[in-house]
Amino acid sequence: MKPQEYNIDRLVGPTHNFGGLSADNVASTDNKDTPSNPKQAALEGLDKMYFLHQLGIPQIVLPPLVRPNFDLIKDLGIKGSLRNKLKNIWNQSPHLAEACFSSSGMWTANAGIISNSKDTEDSKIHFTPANLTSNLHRSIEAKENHNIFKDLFPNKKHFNIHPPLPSSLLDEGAANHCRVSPDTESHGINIFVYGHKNADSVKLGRQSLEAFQSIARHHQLKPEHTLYIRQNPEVIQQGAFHNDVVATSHLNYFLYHEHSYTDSSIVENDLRIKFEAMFHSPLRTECVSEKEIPLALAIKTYLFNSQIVSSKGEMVLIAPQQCQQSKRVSIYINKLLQSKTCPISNVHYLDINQSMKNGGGPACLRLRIILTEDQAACIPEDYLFSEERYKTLKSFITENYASTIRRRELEDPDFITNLIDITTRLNRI
Ligand code: SUG
Repeated sequence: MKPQEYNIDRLVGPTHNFGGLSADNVASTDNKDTPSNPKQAALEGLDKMYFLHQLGIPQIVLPPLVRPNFDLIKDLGIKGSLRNKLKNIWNQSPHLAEACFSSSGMWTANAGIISNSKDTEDSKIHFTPANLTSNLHRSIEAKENHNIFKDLFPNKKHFNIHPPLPSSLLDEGAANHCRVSPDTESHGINIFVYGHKNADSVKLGRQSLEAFQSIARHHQLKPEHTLYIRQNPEVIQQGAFHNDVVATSHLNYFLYHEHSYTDSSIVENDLRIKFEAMFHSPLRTECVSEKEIPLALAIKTYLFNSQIVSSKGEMVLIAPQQCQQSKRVSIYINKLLQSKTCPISNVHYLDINQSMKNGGGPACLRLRIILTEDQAACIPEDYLFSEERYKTLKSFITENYASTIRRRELEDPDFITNLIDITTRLNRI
């Protein structure tokens, strides 16, 4: 069997809320302190997994991270019984309390960078968890992801799991990484999009060049298989806090906004030349102009955060409902699908509104990995998604998750103790 692309998604945790924690993320700041619906959020995420499963895309499902994060509470010097810790963190440092409670681990595109075994010198799959040090609430995921991925890929013959990078080398994982290749069997070209260099006096964006260069060394990526591209600072300032807000790719297709990069010709020149010289086959690209889709609309609808997947021999676009609701974007998508140069033949619009309200589209909710049959056989059964697991998880979430969370629920020790219990039970399903 040919190697297959798997999606790794994580269940949304029962503390899902709108903390307004990411200053550079328009949706997160706009929805700060509005009531959230964790049940709806978890079901939307689960239904997306099921939808992709039905399209024939194998899914790996990670349990939610336990929140509040007691390691962080301890690191902040908050002591005492569980009830006292919960009371004291809100009394003494409400903003930091928000960070301890965030369910941001749901966006697995930020969990780390995976290198394909065809691109590495030792023919192993390599993984480095992102340190996510731009934001406190996200940085606490790094240690947890490191442990989970060691458990998910225990076989050292096929997998090499590295620790996160030092905290001052800002790294946000696969949200700033694309890979193009002619098919799932071949090696590929890894495109690393960074916002700043470590020596820059103003460090724009959440990703440094040096973080990617270190990962490329750790992962033994062949230099001819890598390309580093600088994200356009203006695009970052307008709210494209990750590259996957303004570009996406799948196999030999690369879709991006005209303003995504400082050097706008880099895709059409450097990437195309590299690809076509390496594979003797065409790279299909689509540059979406500002005239066609203004950047602000792309950021609002998350057009570029759609997933592109291969299903039953066809490329399919999985777009957020917001793209359908925008006349301009939906007309553009229809036009794209009809164009002779676009390999995508169909579009499906999904409702993932709870994630969108925190700035996370379909592509943020998944981490991609291409696995051979031998590599896939190493994954513990517990992590694999199936129709049966879908039904079990759906009824558990429906029965146990709350439909509304506001600040007062997060401050209530009884309510939170119950949510911790729910997460612990979910981890056993
Ligand atoms: O890091 N939002 C996430 C969204 C991550 C989107 N991921 C990708 N683009 N791949 C972030 O900004 C908001 C949490 C809050 O405000 O409660 C948040 O963390």
